[in-house]
Amino acid sequence: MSELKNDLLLRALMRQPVSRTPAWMMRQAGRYLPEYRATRAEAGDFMSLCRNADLACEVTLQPLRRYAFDAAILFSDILTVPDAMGLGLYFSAGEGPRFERRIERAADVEKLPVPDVEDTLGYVTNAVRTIRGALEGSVPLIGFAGSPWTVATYMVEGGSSKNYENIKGLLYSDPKAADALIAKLATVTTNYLNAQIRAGAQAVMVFDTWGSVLEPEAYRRFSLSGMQAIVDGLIRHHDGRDVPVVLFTKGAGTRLNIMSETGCDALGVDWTTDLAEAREITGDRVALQGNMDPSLLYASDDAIRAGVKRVLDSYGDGPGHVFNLGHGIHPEIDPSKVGVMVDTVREYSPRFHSPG
Ligand code: 1CP
Repeated sequence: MSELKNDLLLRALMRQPVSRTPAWMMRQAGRYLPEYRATRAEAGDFMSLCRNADLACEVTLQPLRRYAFDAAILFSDILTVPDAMGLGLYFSAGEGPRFERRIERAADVEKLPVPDVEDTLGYVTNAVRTIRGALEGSVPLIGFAGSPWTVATYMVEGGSSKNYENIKGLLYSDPKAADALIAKLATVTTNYLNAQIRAGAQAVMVFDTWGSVLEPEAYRRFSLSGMQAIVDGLIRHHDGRDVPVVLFTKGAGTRLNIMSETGCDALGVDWTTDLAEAREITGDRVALQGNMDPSLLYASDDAIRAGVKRVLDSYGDGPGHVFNLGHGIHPEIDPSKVGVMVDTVREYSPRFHSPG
């Protein structure tokens, strides 16, 4: 594999010195870009886009042609895992993800297979290899998966949810069945992320979008435990480099403390927690990634510049920060606003780092 020309992201995630703060953006490939919408239309539907390595590679690269991002993220989805476990994922127009079959009770969990990852998700590792080839070492490639808890919410609800009535019903009435589901998902997800790493993913991120809907005890048992099992089972060194692992529970707040004790390298932080406070809570054990409010991109260019500076100021001096939004970009954002954000990170961030 060709040498990595820009390793700022990997260095920052390992809390090593950098000359400026690296930046990338959650959902950087997506519907706010007209070229993404065109490629998705060419593919026909979302899953066909994910299954076609050349088209998945094309949409991964699209944001990098427009903006000076310091990383690419694999184009795929967290719900490919339950699809590989036989639930039948589909996307109906305007409705978000749906499953043909859902998990209702302990017997369904028992019947769920632990599939061979290369057999069922080989299209993802193919996409990883294709993207790595096309990047030619320009920036690192981030692989990802959903946390067992977040993926379980979709499997038990059958799609997106407002109140999580089915999954919460299951975990309060039959917690052992919920434990078994989380454990099975942790096994498959660990295998899946390790397959991405072997195929060429240079850092991995676990998205726990819905962890914060749980009360503290349940968060430890059903969300954190699954992420802990993944951290424990991941390949941490590959192809001569460390492979950093990032955990992201949206709305984690003070739970950043127990998350930082899992042995992960970095935590994603959303915009409801100040980075200075996050740094204090985590005792500088991990790098931090985030955390501009995505809605700031609706504002004027000057407001965006000020917002970027607030985020960089709040982290302050020293290595261990990766600039990002606090959650994914909204589909209606004007693409030029992203350029303002990224350029401001480039211009303003060197002052926080000592010259190499
Ligand atoms: O084209 C379309 O209409 C589909 C929209 C879309 C996109 C662009 C979906 C469906 N998934 C994706 C890609 C995607 N999903 C990426 C690509 C890489 C990138 O960031 O550029 C990633 C990392 C994800 C991860 C993902 N999918 C998460 C976790 C991160 C997060 O945003 O919280 C979740 C919860 C999903 C489920 C999902 N898939 C798609 C949608 C619309 C959703 C959310 C549904 C819901 O709100 O419940």
